[in-house]
Amino acid sequence: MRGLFSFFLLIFTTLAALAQEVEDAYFAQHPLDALTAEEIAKTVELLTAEGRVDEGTRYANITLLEPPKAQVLAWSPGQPFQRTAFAVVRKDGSTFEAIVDLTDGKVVSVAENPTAEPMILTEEWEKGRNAFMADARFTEALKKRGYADTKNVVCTPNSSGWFPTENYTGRRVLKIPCFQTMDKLHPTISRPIEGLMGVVDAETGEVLDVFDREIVPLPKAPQGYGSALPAPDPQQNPVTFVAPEGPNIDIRNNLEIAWGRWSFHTRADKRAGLIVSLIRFHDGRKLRDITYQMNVSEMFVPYMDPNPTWSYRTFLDVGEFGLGYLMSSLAPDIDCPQTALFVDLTMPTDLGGSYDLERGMCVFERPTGDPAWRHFSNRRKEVNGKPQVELVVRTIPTIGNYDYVIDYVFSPQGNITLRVGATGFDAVKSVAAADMTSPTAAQDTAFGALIAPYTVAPWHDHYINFRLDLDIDGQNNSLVRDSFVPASAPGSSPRKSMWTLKTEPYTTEGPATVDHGKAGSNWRVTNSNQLNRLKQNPSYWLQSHHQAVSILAPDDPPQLRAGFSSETLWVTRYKPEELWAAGSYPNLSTEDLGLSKYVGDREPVANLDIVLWYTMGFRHATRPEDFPILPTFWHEMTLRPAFFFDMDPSMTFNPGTIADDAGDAN
Ligand SMILES: [Cu+2]
Repeated sequence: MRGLFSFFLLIFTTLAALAQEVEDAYFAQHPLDALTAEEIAKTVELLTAEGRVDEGTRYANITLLEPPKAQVLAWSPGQPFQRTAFAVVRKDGSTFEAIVDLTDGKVVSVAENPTAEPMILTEEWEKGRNAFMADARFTEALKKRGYADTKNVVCTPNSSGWFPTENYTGRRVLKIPCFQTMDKLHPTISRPIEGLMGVVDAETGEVLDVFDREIVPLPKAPQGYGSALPAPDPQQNPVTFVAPEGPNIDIRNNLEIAWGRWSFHTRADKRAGLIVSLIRFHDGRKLRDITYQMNVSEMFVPYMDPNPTWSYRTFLDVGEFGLGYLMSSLAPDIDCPQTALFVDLTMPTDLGGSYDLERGMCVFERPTGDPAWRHFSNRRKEVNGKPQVELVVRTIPTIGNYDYVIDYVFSPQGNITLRVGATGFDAVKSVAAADMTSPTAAQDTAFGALIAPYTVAPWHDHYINFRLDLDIDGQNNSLVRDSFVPASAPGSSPRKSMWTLKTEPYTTEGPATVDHGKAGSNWRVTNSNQLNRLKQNPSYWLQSHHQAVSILAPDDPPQLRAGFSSETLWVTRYKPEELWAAGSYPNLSTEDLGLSKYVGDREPVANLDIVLWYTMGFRHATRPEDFPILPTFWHEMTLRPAFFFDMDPSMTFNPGTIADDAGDAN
């Protein structure tokens, strides 16, 4: 009977898990909570009441202006806290930054920023596209390519990049490629109409240029992930996660999360996507600070194709569109396991309102199928060990053709792993070559690989910069590098050689340049004011696995704007206004307004509150296996404790197993 009861309980809890959504918060409960829908509305009300905005005003962002770090750290639940909104406002062709005190209900300041081009607005995207599609030159170009009308044509504006040789400076430029639409099994992106591009001022709706160049017949082969594929294999037995007694995750409706010994706060931001703050670990005696805040600060994706309808594709997606704006609803069983907790996220609109992105984030525990640790005792003939379980916090922005699975993973061993999985579609161009024996093949594949007949995916890079405000046991930290150095063995030794570890500090702001070389090295953030029980300084290593850096020429215009990508790691002194690796306004920027400016005064960084800027970088050499869809391509970096704990903190970790339940039932 008991076994049967357990079985029904399992069914019941599995069904219940399907509907596990975290309720919305109606008011802020923590100084770092995202603005609620009511607070966004109040921001616009207060600006309207003072005559600073009107119906024609558009809002590139309305977001939380964080209280000073000292106030946040001094705050404890139950105490009052300040709420302030920061809005980037576009009015009559000018950009204003507004600060609104929501606690006292007053506008603090509205200041024009004459050089700022804010993020691309939804309305601009639509206006730009419509203007281009209504242009006679567009209709003419389509006709030349065999389209009588636009019924089966869709155009999707891109950010423009900036090039001094163009005459578009000062315009809200978008560049627009077009595609032949297909049925739902054949995604739009797979049928590009080559040689055609619109250039528009999306604010005024003016078509600045129409590029009508080469005519490439559309690929003849079927494309996409549907009918052209072989029949699926026989269905396999399900393999899935279960949490028969419910999750071990404590998540409050303002998105404070606790799991095992970990606790942290999350919020969604239109620009950064998810921001994870106040990451702490309870070591059995006290709650230890590890990170004040971490989030993606910029993403740089330059393509390598020199054709003018491609060469501008040098995207800075975070500053141009916003990762939060592009976050997609997560699908149970595909994006996150059924056992996940799903959270709706509130986002501001261009019009000064807000909307709820349903299931924008998921939080789940994952048995990795690996031992957390194990040892086989030959004497006892048994394995001693534990299964590994970790916590995953996930969002998935979809940026045009790409979907980026962005995970923050927390382990009982005290590790935090940042993971980015790129999936979706390679951006492709239509070419004449059916295969590599075609006469045009060599030319068609000079800057990309043929990934399907008549289809080239141009090569490109992905540089994802994380702003990491680590605070290891407090704010005053230092960055050092631990290098493995070959050493001679002492004369008395039968050995000739050894290796030793050499530690060197970084003393001023700048790129944390290091040649990891053959021997290798690791960066370490350390607190020289604290000691573990062995009297060592508590630290975290940055163990980076994907650290390609840009090899574009330093004077290439896109590289000038995305200077952060030339180094894997930068260190700056903490400043609350320094938040974005390519600067506050990278859309249409004409120079690097981010890290190279932030480090310009070379302030000291030893034993001070410092911020690390880590770029996860990978070059994407494309291949047929990226087609018809790119299988999730994972990249990661792990923050791993060193001298932080007195011993492995997962010794106390005590995961339940289904076998425990089965034991009960018998
Ligand atoms: Cu790629």
